Amino acid sequence: MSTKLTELADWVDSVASRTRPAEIHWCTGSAEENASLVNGMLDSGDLLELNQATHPECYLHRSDPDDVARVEHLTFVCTRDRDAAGPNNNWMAPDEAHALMDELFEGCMEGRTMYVIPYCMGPIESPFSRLGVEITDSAYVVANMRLMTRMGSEALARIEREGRFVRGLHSTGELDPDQRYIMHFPEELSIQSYGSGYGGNALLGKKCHALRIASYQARTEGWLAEHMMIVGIENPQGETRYVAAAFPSACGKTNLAMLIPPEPYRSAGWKVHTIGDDICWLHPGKDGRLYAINPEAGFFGVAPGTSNKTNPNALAMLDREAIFTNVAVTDDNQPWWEDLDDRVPALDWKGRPYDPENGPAAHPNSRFTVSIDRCPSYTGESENPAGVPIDAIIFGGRRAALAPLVMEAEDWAHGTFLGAAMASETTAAATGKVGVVRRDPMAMKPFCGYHFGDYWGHWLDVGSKLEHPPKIFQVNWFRRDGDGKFIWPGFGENLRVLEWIMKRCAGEVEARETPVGNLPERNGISTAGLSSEPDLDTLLSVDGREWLGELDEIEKHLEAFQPRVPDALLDWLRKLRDRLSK
Ligand code: OXD
Ligand code: MN
Repeated sequence: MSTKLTELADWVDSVASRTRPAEIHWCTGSAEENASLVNGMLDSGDLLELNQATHPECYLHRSDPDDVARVEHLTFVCTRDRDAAGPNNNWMAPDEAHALMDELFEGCMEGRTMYVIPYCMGPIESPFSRLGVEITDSAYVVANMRLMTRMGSEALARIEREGRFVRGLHSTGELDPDQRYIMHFPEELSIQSYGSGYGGNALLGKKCHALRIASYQARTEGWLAEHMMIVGIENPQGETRYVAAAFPSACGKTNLAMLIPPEPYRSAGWKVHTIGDDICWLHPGKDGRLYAINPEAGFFGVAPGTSNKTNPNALAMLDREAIFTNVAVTDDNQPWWEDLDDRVPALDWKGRPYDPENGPAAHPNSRFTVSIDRCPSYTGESENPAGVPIDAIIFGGRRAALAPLVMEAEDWAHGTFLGAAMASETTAAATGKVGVVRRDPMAMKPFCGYHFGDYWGHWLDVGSKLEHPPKIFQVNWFRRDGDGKFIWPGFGENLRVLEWIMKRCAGEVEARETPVGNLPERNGISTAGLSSEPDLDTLLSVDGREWLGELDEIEKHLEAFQPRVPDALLDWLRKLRDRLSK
């Protein structure tokens, strides 16, 4: 196979003459192709077979121990104008970046196969979908891209029809952390990634294309590319409302996307329909509402913490046709990770006999890759080319104090302010320190392909043109009591909060106005059926003094993006401060 699209054929030729692969393989996405790639990886040791009786077609990949997470300090946005990338990105001049990468790619695929992966982000027939081609020398990347995107012949056919696609070039190189760069050239619609085989650095359709490049493209085209999950909540009357929610990495976004209603909700008829767990493209519709598609076709989820208690739907989809990266295994070769259950693993993520002295058995950022249609709560609406209409947008974070369980923004600009001010305690999804509070606007800190000031301006612009904008909410499942214990039970019980949000969207319930936003009345969150009564007074309290301190922090945070911070956000800062000072 090759292509009749000259631009694509020429680009593949030019990459091949620089990287000098032994072979070029155009990926079709077929089952036979996948089987042959998997067999090759089993032979080379890139994949290990897991217990095929309990986990048919499941494999384990152990990555290089120095290549286990996204590398934000080595990720660059290369725009001609430095200011366009903003202080939220590392920047390098495009010429300099190209020179650096050209040298790294020179001859790097000698003796290797170069795979050409045409892919479509979003349903093949959707006008909102965008196309890309990733060239890589990693069969593991191909196998993951097959689960994560619509990849192969159908995508190529659309690329040939439209002629426009994002060019992604990837090589694992020598996996040397000092020779590792993830470069984005938004003005050229291209990505170059060298020296890492890890998901977010190597599966270029995901963070690189669907967020960094897409956010840049979305700004020029009038839509939003967001780090959000998408879920449909069906009430007992059979009405489904869709929610898009942004949380920083590893804050339970995947669990929320496939939540199972707890009792008594389940018996009452509540249902949850999963559209996506990580990325959401939002387009204004002709009817004045905002429509969402999930550009991805699979999950690349964090394994540790996934259990029958936290996410039974995820467990149900992980016993077949899944790739596991850096998990541990039991003595009968089943995948295992911390908090899965009380079995003791036999081998840790590095393949050593498990010894608690060596730290966790599974790497804290170990992952599963699986196709979305294996999820029990999957809905065919994921394939709807028109997307699903969004009623509510939720911003969440991990805050031990201050942020209430749920709060509704007064309008779109206030919601944009809440998004811009989002903060969370860091987790293991990126390299760096864990447990530090950092501002992560719209959970896009590592993913926005341009200046945050301009991005907030774009948010305000999109919202101001919507006749029926979604309502915006902020949630915090992670508030702790004096003993450091979580106050709210979380997981499936979060549906209780979503119920209030849904009712607000339907105009069915009153809210309590506070100086910082609208909160549920004391009896607004149902606790029926909970084994113990959570301290809702604390969860729904607003401490004026603490909030004034928070506003000072927010002001400092916004300051870093001046002079591009939109006035509407500064107006909200002033307004909140005035109210709290009274
Ligand atoms: C992810 C992340 O992998 O946000 O989804 O880090
Ligand atoms: Mn993510």
